[in-house]
Amino acid sequence: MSISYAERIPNNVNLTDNRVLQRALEHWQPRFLGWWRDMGPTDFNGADVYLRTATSVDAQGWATYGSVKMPDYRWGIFLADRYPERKIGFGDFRGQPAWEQVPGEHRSTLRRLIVTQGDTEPASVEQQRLLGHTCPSLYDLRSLFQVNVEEGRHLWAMVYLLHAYFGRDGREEAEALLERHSGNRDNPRILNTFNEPVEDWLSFFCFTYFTDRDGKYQLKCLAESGFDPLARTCRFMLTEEAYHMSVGMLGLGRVVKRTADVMKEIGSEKPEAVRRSGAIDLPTLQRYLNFWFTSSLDLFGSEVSSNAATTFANGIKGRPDEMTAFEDHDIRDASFNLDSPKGREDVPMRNALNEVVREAYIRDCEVGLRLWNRILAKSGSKSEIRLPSPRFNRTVGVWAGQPVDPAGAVLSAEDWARQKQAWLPSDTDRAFVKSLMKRVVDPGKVAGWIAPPERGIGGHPPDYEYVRL
Ligand code: BYC
Ligand code: FE
Ligand code: FE
Repeated sequence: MSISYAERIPNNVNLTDNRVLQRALEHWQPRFLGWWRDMGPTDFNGADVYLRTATSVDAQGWATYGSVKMPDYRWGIFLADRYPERKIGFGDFRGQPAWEQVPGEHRSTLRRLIVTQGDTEPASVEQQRLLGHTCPSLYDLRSLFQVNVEEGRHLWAMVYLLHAYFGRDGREEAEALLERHSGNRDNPRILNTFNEPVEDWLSFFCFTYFTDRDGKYQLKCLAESGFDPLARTCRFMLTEEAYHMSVGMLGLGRVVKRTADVMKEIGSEKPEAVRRSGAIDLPTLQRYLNFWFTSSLDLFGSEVSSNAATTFANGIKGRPDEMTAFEDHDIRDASFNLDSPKGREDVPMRNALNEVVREAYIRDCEVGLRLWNRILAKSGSKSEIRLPSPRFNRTVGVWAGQPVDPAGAVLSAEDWARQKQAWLPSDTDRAFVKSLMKRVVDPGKVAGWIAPPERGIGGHPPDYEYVRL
């Protein structure tokens, strides 16, 4: 399908053929830009940034690279190619043609899912809006802005669906996506993690590693949807998502590398000694991982969920890789053995799907841990970092509020209250990490708490001037 890149809103959805929709989006566009100016990385709107822009859905070359001022970024609407004669792949309507329009009976459910997905995208930009001031290098500053503009495009993707398929209430929801704000007391973002502050780069790397990865899994589920425009939109969003997670993976790897180098240099792993040398000690890193991992686990919803059962039954939300990773696409009679505070219990599989998705997510999270531990081992350290038990520090689901340590052992309420501090970032940890966050913007220079990147972007070397301030 051709891309009308010359239009005000680059797209491959034949926007010019639908004047009503085009006008609705052109009306929303200045509001989006107003939001970007107020709530985005405001102080960097004049900078020239070396950015990738999605310009097509061609697997061979879907993006172009070049220097852009962020407010001039061409946020476009791109849907992955249609599978001809696509059928609903799971649930009670399996085998029926996929929907090109929203079925009336599923309208409010689909709207809620699209709004929830859409809400996270601008939320993350808001959370990260001040990080540019403390970037550890120009390379990292560019990564931040790349992630930010693409989350902006993901917002466009959901707003397109709302405008195109949900009429007036869709347009109202699109407005509301710009009115809720991360951490706002009166009008916060919908999901908890997106109201947590991201005020230092260690949090940013944890967020892109753990929270963007929730995005990957939720998008994979929605990419299976019987509502074909949603499925195609999410399939294309996943191509951009891979980069966001790599920012987290490589960023945390460089933090570990620097810490490992410092520990070797000073011949000590003592937190105070590592801190005195300007690196992030492993226990602090572990506490940050504990926090962002468990907060992101909550994003999958309750282990036992009638919402999950209903959206699966109705062909609205599948499992990740539904069509390739599973044989049984009905699972009406299957059950799932769930770990709960009352012991193990069997629950109907359809009701346990949030947990099924969460388990796939956890396995995916392990990959980085293995890599980072290899960095530590290679430099001669005996220490390891690990993912805490999914029972630990939960605020959603059967383990919510349970006193459990990171190894998964149930404690007394007193023990939990007393030891919690040792497992989650304390005010002192946060103050220390913040004290390291000093802006470094000479091309090729990198802050002392993180190792330099091994490779550059787009064929450029790491010391390329990725951002001209
Ligand atoms: N915080 O049956 P339950 C991304 C609500 S990230 C607050 O347990 P369900 C990105 C829930 O909404 C991907 N509320 O769960 C990453 C429900 O409320 P209602 C975002 C929560 O419905 C980085 C009630 O509790 N996309 O893209 O099966 C940067 C009972 O829910 C939370 C999506 O999430 C929470 N943590 O599943 C940028 C996909 N958890 O409806 C972007 C769309 C649950 O009773 N969303 N609740 O009022 C969904 O599929 C589902 O809404 C959820 C929840 C998976 C979130
Ligand atoms: Fe996104
Ligand atoms: Fe993302």
